[in-house]
Amino acid sequence: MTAVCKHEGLNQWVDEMATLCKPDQIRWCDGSKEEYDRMTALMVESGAAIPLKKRPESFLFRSDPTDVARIEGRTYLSTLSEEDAGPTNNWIDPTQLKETMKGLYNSCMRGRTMYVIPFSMGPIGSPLAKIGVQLTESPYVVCNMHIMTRVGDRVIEALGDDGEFIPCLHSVGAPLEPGQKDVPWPCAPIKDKYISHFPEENLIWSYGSGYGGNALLGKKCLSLRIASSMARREGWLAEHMLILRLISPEGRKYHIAGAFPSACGKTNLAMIQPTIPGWKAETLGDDICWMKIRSDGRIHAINPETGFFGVAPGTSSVSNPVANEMLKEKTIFTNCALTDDGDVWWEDMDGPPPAHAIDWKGRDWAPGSDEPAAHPNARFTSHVSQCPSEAPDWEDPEGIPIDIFIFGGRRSSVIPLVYESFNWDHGVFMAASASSEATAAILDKVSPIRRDPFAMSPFCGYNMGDYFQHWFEMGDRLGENAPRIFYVNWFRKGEDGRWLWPGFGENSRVLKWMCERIDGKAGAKQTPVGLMPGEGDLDLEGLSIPSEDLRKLLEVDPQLWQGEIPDIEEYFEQFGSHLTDRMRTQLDAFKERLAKA
Ligand code: OXD
Ligand code: MN
Repeated sequence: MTAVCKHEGLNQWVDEMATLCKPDQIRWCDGSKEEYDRMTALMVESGAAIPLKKRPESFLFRSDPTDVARIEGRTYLSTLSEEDAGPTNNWIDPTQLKETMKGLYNSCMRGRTMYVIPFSMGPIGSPLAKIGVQLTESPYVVCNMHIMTRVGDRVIEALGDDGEFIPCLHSVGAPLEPGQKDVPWPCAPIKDKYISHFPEENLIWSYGSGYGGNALLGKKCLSLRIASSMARREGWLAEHMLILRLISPEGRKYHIAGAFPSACGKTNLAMIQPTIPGWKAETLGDDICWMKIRSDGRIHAINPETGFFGVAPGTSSVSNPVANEMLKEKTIFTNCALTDDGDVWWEDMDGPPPAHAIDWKGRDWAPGSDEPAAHPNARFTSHVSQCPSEAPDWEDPEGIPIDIFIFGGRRSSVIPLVYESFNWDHGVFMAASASSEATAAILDKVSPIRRDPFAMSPFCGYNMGDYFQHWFEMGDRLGENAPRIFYVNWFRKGEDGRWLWPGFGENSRVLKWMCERIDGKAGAKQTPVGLMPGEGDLDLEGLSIPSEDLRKLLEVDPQLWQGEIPDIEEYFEQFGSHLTDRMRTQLDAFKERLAKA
């Protein structure tokens, strides 16, 4: 039963947007299981969803081939002054952008139903939570929002008659003429796609795409771009981070928040199964972390989401046994391959490939085919409650106090396996100069290595130079209570192209070192880049890793690092007067340490 909304501001906005988009009808989502089932049944009937015989209550969707990932080139941060968006964001003047988009939105939902999705990012009532309302004509988006956020009547109730909400207008941009047959994945051509943010008004307008971060507006748009901008104004942090709890054999709990660019194994790390006897891990989140300094002086984190929208290819019982289990039922799959016996398949899944499958474009596929069967950015959407390693208190409205921040990226050379910052400011510098190799999660970025500070480059809702300053200031406020900062690179390769580190569950050895550093139990040696495990500091018991590989993994080659400096300098220079002197001091100190090494 849909609650009657008594919020005049919300009702008025819905009316105005409906007048613009002209849907045939409007439905308010109540968030119930019946609603979810009704929507999936509707999509099965229309041919948009394929029920999977092998996985109960699971469905496969195939997107339009042009709508497969986030499109950074069509993502905008529209502030009154271009300078406030900064050089890492695409900018269009808000009046001009709204004019263009209103033209596109005009009648864009003809022939379709507009769904009103009230949703909460974070436990309803938590001091860290925020409410959004998404309008969309995509039933696929409704179902994904059900999994990824808290949807429905309870949100309307929490809003009352004047609560604050973030309006999120979304359309796939494909109206239906009377009698026109629908396609399985309606969307607009790339040139008409706009994923727009107006942080000064806390407003999101997305047009033309039905895929992931472009369309599930609670995720990257609200929880990162808009929230990071709110967080700066209000003195908190909205970050592209997983949240993980490690538990030592003695039962001591350590809370880790880790920022990695897309496709660097963030979901795998969030669901890690430690290989060190006695150590356990619990998952709190795999993508987004909101943090506030609470009355105990520590920074507390919540995962604003309720689900995982993870990359399917590469997920196996080796890379992520927890996800493997989680995906056995009640999951939405997008752009995976379909096997003849009614299951999904993707590259690097367990076991041999099927002899025949239907690929993500709906064509016959067989091993040896030129193209992969699943799109490299094929996804699964599963609810947290299905995750075997889910932390029992994942919905704690107070959040959990963070002990450790980890930053990282995917680099086959130069960057060692792990190092710790000398202090907060140095840690901010490490995170700000982070870099990674290209990924399939983004449609239009092809440069082999990109600077991705804090893994926030595509998600920072204001000038990134000011963002660095915000982090420095958070450190000042946290003082002694500041989490320790580490940098990791699981992806270093030998000259023969082999991965030097086994990764996955074995990453727990690196995490254990971090935990022991906090407790003053593990040693470290000083290097120009930071503090690194010395001989015997990493627990490698039971792991057979050639000592030469280990030496390379922990090698700091000052000359190779010198090669990074011009790129870091050039990157920082683009922020001009928005780059704080504190960052310049860190860069100079780093150069000096390298010169002396
Ligand atoms: C994601 C991304 O989908 O970062 O999480 O691209
Ligand atoms: Mn992400």
